Amino acid sequence: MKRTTILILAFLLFGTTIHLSAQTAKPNVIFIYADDLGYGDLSCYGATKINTPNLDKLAKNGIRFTNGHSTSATCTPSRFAVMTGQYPWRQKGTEILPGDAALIVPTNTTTLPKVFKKAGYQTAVVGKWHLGLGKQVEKNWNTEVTPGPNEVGFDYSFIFPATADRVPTVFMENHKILALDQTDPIRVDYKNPVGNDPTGKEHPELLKLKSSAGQGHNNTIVNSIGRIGYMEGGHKARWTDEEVSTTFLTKARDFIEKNKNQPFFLYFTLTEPHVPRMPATMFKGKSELGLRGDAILQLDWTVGQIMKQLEYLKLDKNTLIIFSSDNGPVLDDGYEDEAVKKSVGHQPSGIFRGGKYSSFEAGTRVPWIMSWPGTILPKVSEAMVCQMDLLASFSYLLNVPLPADETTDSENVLPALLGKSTKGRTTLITQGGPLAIIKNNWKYIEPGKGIAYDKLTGIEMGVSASGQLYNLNTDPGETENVLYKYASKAKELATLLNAIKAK
Ligand code: NG6
Ligand code: CA
Repeated sequence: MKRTTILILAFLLFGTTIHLSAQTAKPNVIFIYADDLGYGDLSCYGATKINTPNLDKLAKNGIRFTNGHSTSATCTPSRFAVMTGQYPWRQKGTEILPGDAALIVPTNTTTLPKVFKKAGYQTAVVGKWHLGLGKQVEKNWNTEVTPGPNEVGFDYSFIFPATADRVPTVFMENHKILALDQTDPIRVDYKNPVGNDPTGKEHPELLKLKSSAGQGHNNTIVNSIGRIGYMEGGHKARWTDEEVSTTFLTKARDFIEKNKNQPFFLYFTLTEPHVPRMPATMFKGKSELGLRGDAILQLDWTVGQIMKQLEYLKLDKNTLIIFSSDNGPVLDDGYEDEAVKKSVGHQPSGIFRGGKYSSFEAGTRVPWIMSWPGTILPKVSEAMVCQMDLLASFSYLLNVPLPADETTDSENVLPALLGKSTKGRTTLITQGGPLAIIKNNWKYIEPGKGIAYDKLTGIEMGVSASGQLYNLNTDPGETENVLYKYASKAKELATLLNAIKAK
């Protein structure tokens, strides 16, 4: 039977508190998570050198957030926070993971997909995982690899294990590597070379994308691209980079089609525009910005394909789409793909300073669009929201209380997410290298060790030995460190940061 698409929102407590009433249809939720997409990379966020019509349409008909954040300026910690609702730096080992890492999400705590499951949803992750697999580093990739996404709340998973530039360069459907030939077993090693496949280091003449000097990416060659890590066997299972995105799209669409008559949660984690940028042939050369821009066009097209499918299935009005990115942008992240040269006139970080890896704003301030036609009214919102808050917000919307004995950093910002309030969080800790705390548009970055500018990636890291204070109201570009001018404000924020850390 076709399920009802009529949604009644119960407004309790002066209209600011929103629950779904028990009898109403639950919206499908699709969280589309880009990889390394910057605040300034979309035309709806001010980009002029690239045109992203599908995401612009989503933003025009929904809420475009100008103060939306990942918790961290790299992938693994940001994704850990999305899953667990916890600041990643509370748990050891949540930094960028190698491709053979063990699962870092505990299997016995509440996660975002588990909240949906408890509310009766079918749940799936399709795309990049990068939260580890199995119980330990040493594992047999040729049998079922577990625990993984299915053990932390996803009924269905179709993933690649880590990043597009790390081995194993294979897809995994639920617990198994796709298209694996048992007579050509896979072995993965991040310390020592395994197998007889050429490496980028020894055979640069075999590469279609050369690795950038000093940035590695020169171990096992797959699809004429050098990777991080060594891999042996599994030749039939190895992906072709040009097909990765359309493969994910196909699996996402299959999941939507299959679940069109019941509520579903799809965590659709795209790989664009992370390196290696090697989009499908139909996108190559289509942007003015080289392969990185072409990858962004592919990302935008992919989102458009999902929007079209929802309309076709008449699910568009009953589907909430969240679009965001796991961290800020980087141009040279390991391959000579001309991103730097071809990005003249394009500002991937928008008006913000820094980028991926950085404690400055562009590390975590990312595009964030919410769309739920008919329920969410179009607007631009300045509310400060963090991806870690999806857990508490959806647990509230779906009336699935979080266990009282579990501590959480996730805050219910649902009224802001649905455009019913202009207030999001009051305080947020972001993680580049050093942690930073933002409150009332004051931002304090704790003192840190390390380089202020990374020559390899061309990114200002936001690191200073003495700590920094910025007034984001008057100086969103973090140009003037006012630590000494407003010493008591800096002290107040440093104390608060320490108190939250100690919680
Ligand atoms: C870095 C890689 C970079 C990228 C990143 C992970 C080097 C020199 N750089 O260590 O290419 O893979 O890790 O990106 O190895 S993330 O978006 O998954 O966090
Ligand atoms: Ca990333």
